[in-house]
Amino acid sequence: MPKPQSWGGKKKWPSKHVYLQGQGSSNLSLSGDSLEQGYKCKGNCSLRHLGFRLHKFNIMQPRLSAVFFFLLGLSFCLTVPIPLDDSHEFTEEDLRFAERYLRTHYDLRPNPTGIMKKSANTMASKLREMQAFFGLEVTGKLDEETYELMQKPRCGVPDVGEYNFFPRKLKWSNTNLTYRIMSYTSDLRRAEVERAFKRAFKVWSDVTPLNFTRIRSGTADIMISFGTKEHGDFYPFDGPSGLLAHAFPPGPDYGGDAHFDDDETWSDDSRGYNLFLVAAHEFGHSLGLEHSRDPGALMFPIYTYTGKSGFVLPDDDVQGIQELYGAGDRDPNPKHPKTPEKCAADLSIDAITKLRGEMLVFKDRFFWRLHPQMVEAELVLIKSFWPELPNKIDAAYENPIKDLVFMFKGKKVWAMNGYDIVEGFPKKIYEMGFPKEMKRIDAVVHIDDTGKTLFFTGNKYWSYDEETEVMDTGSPKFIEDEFAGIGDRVDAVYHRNGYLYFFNGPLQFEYSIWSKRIVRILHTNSLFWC
Ligand SMILES: [Ca+2]
Ligand SMILES: [Ca+2]
Ligand SMILES: [Ca+2]
Ligand SMILES: [Zn+2]
Ligand SMILES: [Zn+2]
Repeated sequence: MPKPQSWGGKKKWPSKHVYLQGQGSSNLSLSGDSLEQGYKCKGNCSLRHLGFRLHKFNIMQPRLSAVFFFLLGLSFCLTVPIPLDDSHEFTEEDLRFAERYLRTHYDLRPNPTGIMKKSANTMASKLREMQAFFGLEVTGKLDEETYELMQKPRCGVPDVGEYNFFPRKLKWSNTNLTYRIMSYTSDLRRAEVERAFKRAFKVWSDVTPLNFTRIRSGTADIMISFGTKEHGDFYPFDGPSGLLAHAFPPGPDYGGDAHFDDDETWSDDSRGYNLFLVAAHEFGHSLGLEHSRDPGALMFPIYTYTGKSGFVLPDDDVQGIQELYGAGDRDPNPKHPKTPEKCAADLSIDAITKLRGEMLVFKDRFFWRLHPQMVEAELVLIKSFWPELPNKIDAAYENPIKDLVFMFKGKKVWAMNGYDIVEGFPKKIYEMGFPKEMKRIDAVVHIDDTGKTLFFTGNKYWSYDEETEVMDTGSPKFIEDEFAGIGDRVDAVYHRNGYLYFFNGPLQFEYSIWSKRIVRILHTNSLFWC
């Protein structure tokens, strides 16, 4: 199956996301060796390490379960290389990095019996597991998209659940829990650190019967600390970026404790990593939650800055925590955002645009990336690509000549070149020639053949000439006069092969530009082959 086009030519993810590439320090200091060893030694080389490792085995203590096993398997050798997608070249360092990632987060364990065939299967099956977790195309091979995802900054807790001798649902039996801040980061003032943790606990106490009390001495249920590299629990951090923090599931001793990597820059805004957001995620683990596959969930393993104020716990996390503890008495903000379902019968969309060969379909805080050769659409948060863009945009279009995508919300327009906002934006839409009192644009489409861009607002539309950058004379016109039958409002619109597709609630109208009429009426969700 052809590989989806990369978004920005050479540029992959926004710089914020590129973290681990080429990083010498690893989550496991020995893993580099083990891989090299793996290529050399075949057969029983792993067995000699077995005795060494068994004495560390202590099932009584709560662990970052999979990481624990990964430590167990630390010096086992990798006998079979990672299955690769042929169309991409990876350096040995990339492969080591990918292997480490699968060990840390997917419980990849080199096979102690040294049976080569099995390890190959394991590597492929772990890649499949990861691809399925993140909604990527499941190939069992390391491809560029999978590798890019591995490079995003994330939580150190594995994505796979624990093993049979760990109880499946770990939770606290008591609803009054204590926490203690054992150490601070120098990135923030102490009061800011305390405020971030307090707010992060409130995220969970608002939706459950749990209460959190801070103590300043003695042993708390949840002991919080900042540390770097090896910091006393055999799950070392990795220097700047990569792993940000981890926390242990409920239990005695280490149970519930949360550790933050102080090689990160912690902030109370968008710089570095936002301590409140990471803490709220980690405390989810402290309370017994595992990672969620829902890209909108707080418990999604990858970090995305979601804005300075007004954090509301997404519905997926509320469901998860209430399954463990039930609901509380009063939820001060009962509107918990749900992640849209692409196949919902009543699916409506906010905006749609092409971007370098892909189709982006916007809905609430998200967009789906649809590649022509891929059936599965990938759902991502708008802010994970463009942290500065607002959520829930009104309209978007691509100008392929300028290689720019324009996004609209209210009276503002942003021009994006791949991941970057073009200098001078956002601008006001009246600078494009719209009347000052115009409040918003409902939908917009660019027609390559004519070089015109059509803006829809209310029951009118405007025609804009991209070459001269002026509105065509005669604008605006009534939608009904030119596009009869599509209704008097447009949610979103795109152009393909001489047809315009107008979205209105759960319906889309396929309109032939040539014959000037509607030729088909489809469901909005047919975009996703539902
Ligand atoms: Ca504890
Ligand atoms: Ca780190
Ligand atoms: Ca719209
Ligand atoms: Zn996590
Ligand atoms: Zn730790």
